[in-house]
Amino acid sequence: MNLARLVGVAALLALAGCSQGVPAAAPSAPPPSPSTAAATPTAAVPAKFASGDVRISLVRQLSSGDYFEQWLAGAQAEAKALNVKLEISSGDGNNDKQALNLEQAVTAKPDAIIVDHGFAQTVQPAIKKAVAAKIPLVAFDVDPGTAEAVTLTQDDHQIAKQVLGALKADTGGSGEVVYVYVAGFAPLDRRNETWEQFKKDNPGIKQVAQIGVVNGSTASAVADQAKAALQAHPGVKAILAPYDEFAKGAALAVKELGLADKVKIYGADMSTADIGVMTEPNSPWVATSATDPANVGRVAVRAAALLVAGEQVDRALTVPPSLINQKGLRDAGISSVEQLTAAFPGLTTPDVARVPWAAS
Ligand code: SR1
Repeated sequence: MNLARLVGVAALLALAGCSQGVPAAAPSAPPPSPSTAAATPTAAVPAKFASGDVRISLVRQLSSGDYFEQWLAGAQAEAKALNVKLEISSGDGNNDKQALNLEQAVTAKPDAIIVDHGFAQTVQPAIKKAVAAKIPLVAFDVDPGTAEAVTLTQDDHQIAKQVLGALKADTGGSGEVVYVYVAGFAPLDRRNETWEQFKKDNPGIKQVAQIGVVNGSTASAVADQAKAALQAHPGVKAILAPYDEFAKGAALAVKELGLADKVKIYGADMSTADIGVMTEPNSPWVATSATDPANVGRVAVRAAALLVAGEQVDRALTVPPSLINQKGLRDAGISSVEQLTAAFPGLTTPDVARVPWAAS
């Protein structure tokens, strides 16, 4: 890394807790963890993994969009590293299709199942059958309805808390806000709990409109809704859009209406495309709280592999997010997720569901 880049990375880390250069209430990026050092295996590879006979079924609710594509790439990379066959299905946003895929996965008797998102009422009946069939199960961002499953989340309360800290610092704790939310998605519901509490604690912040849609073209649908909301409420200072497809749609609306100097966006998640949107000239998207989705996908597969091997796994796994702001990204010259994870070692979590027979 050259000197200019090193200085840039230092600037990013220094500004990680700020938005627009103003100290935010949210904590800065987690300090580099000693656990990020590469670890050597401490156990022999279990025979079933060595022979390539392990099958893990990944049953997804959604698969389009940056977040879900990166997550899958991480899951596939970890499966390859562990010599696991990953059998992937997606409901493509259709909950009945996901439920059917899950029923079929249970019938196919894989060594473990990962359920990635989903609505509790549509996936829990088949999860019950998986538990009855003694198929180990990891539930990411969905309530499995059973203590038998391992749950994996990204600390969604912290995600909301971090960006709301930035929003509060930038607005001085008062002003009109448009909120983007769709109920029923567990991570969005948890972020919403934090927003509801935040509004009670900060009466100067007024939610003037709630918009939101999750479908195959979330960003453009949210852009249309955000435009209408901004035109109906010309006093709006901020949009809280805690999912990157929401934030991209909100950014499009603000730019098209020529309001980038007036309306700022507080998002969640991070991808190379998101970094491009956040750092482009006059971008209204000033802060996001994110994990590395590829790392989360890796953790899900590691947790499932540990269950297959009969290893101990915490019942509730959490991957912590980091607050990332526009100024920090620009100052550090960060233009990709690879550069971001190099600057924020805390975005990689090898100790969460560490596999003792694998190098990390
Ligand atoms: C529709 S739910 C979208 C969220 O799921 C993951 O938790 C991502 O963080 C994304 O924001």
